[in-house]
Amino acid sequence: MSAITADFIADQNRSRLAAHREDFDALARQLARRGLNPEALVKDATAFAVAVPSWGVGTGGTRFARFPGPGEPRHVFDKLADCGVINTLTRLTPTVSPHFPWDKVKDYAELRAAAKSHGLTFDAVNSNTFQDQAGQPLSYKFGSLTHTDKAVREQAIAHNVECVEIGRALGSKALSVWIGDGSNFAGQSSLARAFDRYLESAAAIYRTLPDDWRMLLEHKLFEPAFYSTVISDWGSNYLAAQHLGPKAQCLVDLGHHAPTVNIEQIVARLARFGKLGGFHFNDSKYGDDDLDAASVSPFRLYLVFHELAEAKRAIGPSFAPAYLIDQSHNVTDPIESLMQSAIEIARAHAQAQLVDAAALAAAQEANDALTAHRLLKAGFLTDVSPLIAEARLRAGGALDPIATYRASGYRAAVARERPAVAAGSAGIV
Ligand code: LRH
Ligand code: MN
Repeated sequence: MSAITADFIADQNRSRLAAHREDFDALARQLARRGLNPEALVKDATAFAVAVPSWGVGTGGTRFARFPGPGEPRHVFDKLADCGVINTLTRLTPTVSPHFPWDKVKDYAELRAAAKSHGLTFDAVNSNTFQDQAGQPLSYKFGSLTHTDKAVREQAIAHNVECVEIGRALGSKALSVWIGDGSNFAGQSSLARAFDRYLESAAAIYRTLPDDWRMLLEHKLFEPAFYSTVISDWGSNYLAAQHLGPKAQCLVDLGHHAPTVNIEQIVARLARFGKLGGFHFNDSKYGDDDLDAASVSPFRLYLVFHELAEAKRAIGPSFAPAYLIDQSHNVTDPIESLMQSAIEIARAHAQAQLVDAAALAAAQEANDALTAHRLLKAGFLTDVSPLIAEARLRAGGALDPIATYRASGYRAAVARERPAVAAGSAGIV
């Protein structure tokens, strides 16, 4: 394996430099002609970052099956090595979002040091009360933070409090809470009391948060519950975040809405009321498909980033939602999918910076619908590939991360080191 060093990347970039330079110069001329500042846009693209999920570097599955690939990560240290490769080549993903207990270790100082050795730090920590762990005293079959049995709720609260403690040891600043609590039959649970139990349990977790932490609440329309989900939509989520206090904000997983929902409007609403805590980026066509970001609806992702750009203009630098990827890679090399997804998310962000906001606002006020639509779409119709590539290049990354990754032989090398995992049991990870 050719270690993915700066020299190796420079070698791989060499044959692509002339074409890149030509494309970037042409784009820079076009952007300048449109009254934009290419250097400022490259600087902004260089500062853009999105976190990768530790659980995303292993092959994902569905409820039917999982087909592991070569070199599956055996533990969180392998996962960090793979996350390090993604950032080394894209320069877009300097933080990792861990999930507990999947990433549990004995020594978190050692884990933090391991991340550092790959140029990584830790982002939001994720709790897990949607599965029963071996030896767990009480089951989450009928819920966790909203279970009718106080002892089960306390077990779930204790797990979240432990995640905060682990997060503090790792240098994280946010707890991300998604629960699958809900029901499969009308009448099975009290919709009102279940929500009240959620508020009570979440408040107990909230009280343990350090002052500079956030609690990111994630809503989801359905699955694993198929009649009602306690935190099913942005409305329930907003009410909970409002009820808990200023450190509680809503996390928008793009796959957690019905296919026809206008997610960019939810983004605008939550941002307006200071409750947009962050995102789980992915894409979907039907349900919570957890497909690669922008692989189904790149225009939808662009519209989300347009609302983020509008919110940033309205609120200012304090507006800093957490950007995380949350995907399941069932048929691709997870490292390649995460690199491609980080690039597509950086693309949507860069395109959204191209909109002439003043002209758009004027057309909107004048009810000139088509001009407004065209002004908004102009960003999406601009191929910013050379601009985000230039940002990668200046940050020491690869002009073509996937080609460079394949040329490195990294996957084959880790496949030799890591025992093959048999295909088999269902489950997303
Ligand atoms: C639930 C979810 C949540 C994670 C899990 C891996 O669907 O989006 O964010 O904890 O996926
Ligand atoms: Mn998610």
